[in-house]
Amino acid sequence: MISQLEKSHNLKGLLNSECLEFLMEAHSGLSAVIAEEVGFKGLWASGLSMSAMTGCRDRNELDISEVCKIVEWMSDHTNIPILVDGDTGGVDINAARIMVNKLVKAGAAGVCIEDKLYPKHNSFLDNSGSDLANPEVHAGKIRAMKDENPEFVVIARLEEFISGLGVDEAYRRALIYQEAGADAILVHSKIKTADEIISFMTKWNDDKKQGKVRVPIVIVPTKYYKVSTGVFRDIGISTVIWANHNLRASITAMEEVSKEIYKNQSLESIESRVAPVSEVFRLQKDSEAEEMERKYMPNPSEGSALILGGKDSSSGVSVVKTLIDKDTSYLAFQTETYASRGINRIGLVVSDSNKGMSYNVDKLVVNKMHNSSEVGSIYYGLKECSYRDLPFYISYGDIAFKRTVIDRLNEDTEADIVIAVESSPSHGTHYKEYVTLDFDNTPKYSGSYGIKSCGTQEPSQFSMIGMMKVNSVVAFNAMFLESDRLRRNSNLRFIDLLKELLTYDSLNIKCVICSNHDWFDLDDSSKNRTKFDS
Ligand code: SPV
Ligand code: MG
Repeated sequence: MISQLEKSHNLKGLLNSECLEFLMEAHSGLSAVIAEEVGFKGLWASGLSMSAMTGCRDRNELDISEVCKIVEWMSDHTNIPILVDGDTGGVDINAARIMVNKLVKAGAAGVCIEDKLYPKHNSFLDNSGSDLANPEVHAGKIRAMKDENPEFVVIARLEEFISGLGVDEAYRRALIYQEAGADAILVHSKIKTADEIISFMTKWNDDKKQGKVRVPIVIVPTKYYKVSTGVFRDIGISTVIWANHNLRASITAMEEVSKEIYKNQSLESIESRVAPVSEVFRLQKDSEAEEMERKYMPNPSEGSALILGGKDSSSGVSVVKTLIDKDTSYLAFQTETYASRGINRIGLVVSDSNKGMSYNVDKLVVNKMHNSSEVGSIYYGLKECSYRDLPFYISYGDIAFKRTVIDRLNEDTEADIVIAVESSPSHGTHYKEYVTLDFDNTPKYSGSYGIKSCGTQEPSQFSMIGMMKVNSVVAFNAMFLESDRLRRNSNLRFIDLLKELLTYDSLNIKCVICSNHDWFDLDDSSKNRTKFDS
């Protein structure tokens, strides 16, 4: 994490750099994270955007503590410097001093204060311009702020062009503010061309050529957006602020989506146009939280498991038969195999008609839609089980497997989901779920492989044995959301869920290849069950 002091230094670095630099507007932790991720080196905490985000107006309706809270969210989740829109710098000199200290604590790198009277209103409102501050009072605020914390960046913003005063008055004040200690001057303009900015820069550059010290100049081209960036470079601008475009982009997107959902009373038409929930988790760095939990939380368990108790007898396979069979209880066999690897919390999903039986498991989950959907069983199972017990194994009640299958799954600790497959697709009577892997055809029982395609048609290199490991909260959540979405379709199976999960770019799904000696399908009478005593 970069310290506040470093952030101030980095902002000074941007202001004084040889090339034209850019600050992107942000108004929330999320928009700040996005702007940093796309590559911006600094952020503008816009007063207009922060107030709009809260539903307030840009008229000092937010107090400094509220602004600081938003800035803190932004700075907590980013490493790039934040220049905060400090409006007028508060009601007076003491308010300006308090502002600096509070913003430093919130992690801001600097503040920009405009030479208007408190309470200000946005410079693009029609009636703006009649509220200029006395420049000596404004300079006093700048001096007080710099004395309070000399490292903290203070930028003085000129409102003279906004007020209809010419370049001479703007220039006169710029020198007063520079003299007071401002690290840079922001020249504001609301006309559609860069004429005012150019007239200012011509004088500024002339003075510089004569050896006079002139601080960097910052601009906000919201109204003269058609002027090419090359012009700003040519006239020696230091930094351009894209002042409100994340806010305005989000307004457009929210209006469009809200209207459409309201009109259609359905989400279907917009789903492909909105960020998937997994993207929200990614931006929140949820997997990092999960990693830390695993690192620091005492957790005697090596994970948890869910056994899907097969289908109802109506569909040909009896859950009772497969789980509690004559002399050997295959349910006990599965739970003991899990326990041998420290996996003690086990949930079992059964159909409504089988719920009265006695099962020796940690949690009994009833799939109310059991007759129709395997995906429904996965949904109910995930719903009832806690992701804190990752990794989370899922196996079908219709198989028996050795602990070596768990070990194979655990060889891949990186993938979000690891699926056990075997190389012979000839087994089984009802799990015709095949995958083609990124596999070079050398028989191997090590390593894990990505999935090129999956389906229910032979031939394919590999078939799924009915066991998998969910290794991340992101994967857990994606499976939960997708199984919820699909579960009402009858007869959907894991393969249908997998097809959906494979469309998630953010999910890393891998397969490990198991030996067909390590497991068998209880409905495959060709296999000798007695081999499974070990
Ligand atoms: C802001 O983004 O709040 C600004 C810039 O102060 S402007 O809205 O252009 O005045
Ligand atoms: Mg503002």
